Amino acid sequence: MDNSKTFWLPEKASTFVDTVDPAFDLYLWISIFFFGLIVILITVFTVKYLRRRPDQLATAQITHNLTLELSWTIIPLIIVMGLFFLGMKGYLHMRVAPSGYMQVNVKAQKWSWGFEYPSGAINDTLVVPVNTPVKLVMTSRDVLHSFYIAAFRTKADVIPNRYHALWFQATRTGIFPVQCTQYCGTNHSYMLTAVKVVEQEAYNEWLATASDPGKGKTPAEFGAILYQKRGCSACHSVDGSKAVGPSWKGLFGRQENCGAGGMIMVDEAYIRESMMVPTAKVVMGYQPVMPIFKGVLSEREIVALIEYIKTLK
Ligand code: HEC
Ligand SMILES: [Cu+2]
Repeated sequence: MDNSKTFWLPEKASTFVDTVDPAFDLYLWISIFFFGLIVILITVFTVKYLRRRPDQLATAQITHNLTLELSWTIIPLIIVMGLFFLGMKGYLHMRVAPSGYMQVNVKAQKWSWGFEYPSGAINDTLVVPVNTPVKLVMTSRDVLHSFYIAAFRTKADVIPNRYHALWFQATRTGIFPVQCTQYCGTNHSYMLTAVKVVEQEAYNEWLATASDPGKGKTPAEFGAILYQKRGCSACHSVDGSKAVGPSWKGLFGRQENCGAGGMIMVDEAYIRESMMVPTAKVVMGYQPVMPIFKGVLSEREIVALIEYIKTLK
């Protein structure tokens, strides 16, 4: 099978492609056909029935044409019923995960995605084995988001105070983009991540290390891992460059101008507060867009992140 993207659709990487793509192509060609037909008829009729002389009769005496009316009712009805059954078949297949699936919990928040595995592993990208049904149980910590994997032809809304499920089975290995497709605020367009599809053995290996990332590491080393895994890297650099948030380089011990909050010396307590209640003191020149990590980061993780920040001189 040719898995590359076409002019209309992105690359193909899940079992849903077999139902979604033919339906898409059919809808597309039906639309093109009728568009063409209508444009041609409008042109022909405009020329043919143009009123050329003042005594030319109008057509008010024509009341109706039964054959024409029946055909423009029955033919479209047959077409849309056919499309309905085609769509229904694909939709039902997408709604119910087959038995033996693997579950991953998904948490959305402004503006990042978090993935939690039954083993306790957490990550900011979704890593899954190839040819295995995966069920995502998704919820949001703030507003409505939408989880979309174009290469898998699947998407579902992610709603606060509710769990919404989605499943898929990837058919080949690779890295496929994930987007949020529900406008969720200022940085909505940066709410990106990826699905990484790997072979089963590679997945097992990854899961073993991801389940206990702090094992045998110093707090600062663990903090460096969390900086990636907890998605801090999306907004904070460690090399001094300005991003959505201030760089962590030289942060510890720095004098920070927090506008109405006054000048602040960055110490452990301030860093901790920045994670738990980010809006308590907002650094001058930045938007208050930092996600709340209260209840997300464990005590061990908070300490590790602080120790890591201290090493960034
Ligand atoms: C969506 C973007 C975003 C993400 C993700 C994010 N932050 Fe922030 N962070 C900000 C912004 C913007 C500020 C500055 C405004 C403020 O003080 O709230 C900030 C400020 C901070 C500060 C204070 C910095 C200073 O210069 O005083 C710390 C510490 C911090 N973040 C830690 C973290 C940690 C730890 C994580 C990951 C667990 C994280 N942030 C994830 C956007 C983000
Ligand atoms: Cu979103």
